[in-house]
Amino acid sequence: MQDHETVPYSLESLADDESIARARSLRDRLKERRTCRYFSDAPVPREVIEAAIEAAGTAPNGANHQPWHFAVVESAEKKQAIRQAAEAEERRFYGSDGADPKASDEWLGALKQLGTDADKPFLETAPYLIVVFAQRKGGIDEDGKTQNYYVNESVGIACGMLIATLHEAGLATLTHTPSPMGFLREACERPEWEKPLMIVVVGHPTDDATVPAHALKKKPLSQISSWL
Ligand code: IYR
Repeated sequence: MQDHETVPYSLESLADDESIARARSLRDRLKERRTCRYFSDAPVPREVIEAAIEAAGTAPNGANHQPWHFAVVESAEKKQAIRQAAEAEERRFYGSDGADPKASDEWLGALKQLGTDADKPFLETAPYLIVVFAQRKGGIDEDGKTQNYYVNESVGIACGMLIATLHEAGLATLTHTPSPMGFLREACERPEWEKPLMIVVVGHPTDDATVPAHALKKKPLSQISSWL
């Protein structure tokens, strides 16, 4: 191994029973998470968003370049501008602009189970939109030049940790991916080497929020795992 500086690493050692109990307990909490499309305008403390972003920022990533940026949109004007641009893309996607839909029939068929359409009022109602950017370049110093590695993998893991932390804080989230998303770079004043990956909509669900029954169908362990 190359000569490099190290620091000690240790973890609290748990008895097997405790380890199993903790894993199951977090599993059960995460099982309650749902992707929510009905947000109230009830406020959320900024501190929760900050802590969740700090949690996301601990994600494993390529060469520790931490190739992510989280643009937190809270101003009503900015949210309105993002909603308008996102809905314009979605109308083209669903074909509700009168032209042929950009989405294939198969894709639109898969979405029938979710009941989604081009209307995205939650982009204005929810207190926060976290626009997640993947830094294709920049390194740890964000110089815009240094090569980054495993960017999509790194930012994807960070998003999972962000969403898990927000769920633990009692908040609802929606991962929203208008396509194409280029307009978000300009809206959030980010540099050209950053690629918008998704919007994580954050807030409280409305009192009458629902989720599609389809979302409750989870593949069992026997299907999603194999043991070799
Ligand atoms: N971006 C669109 C379409 C959409 C696509 C998938 I795959 C989803 O799981 C949900 C929606 C929209 O937000 O409506």
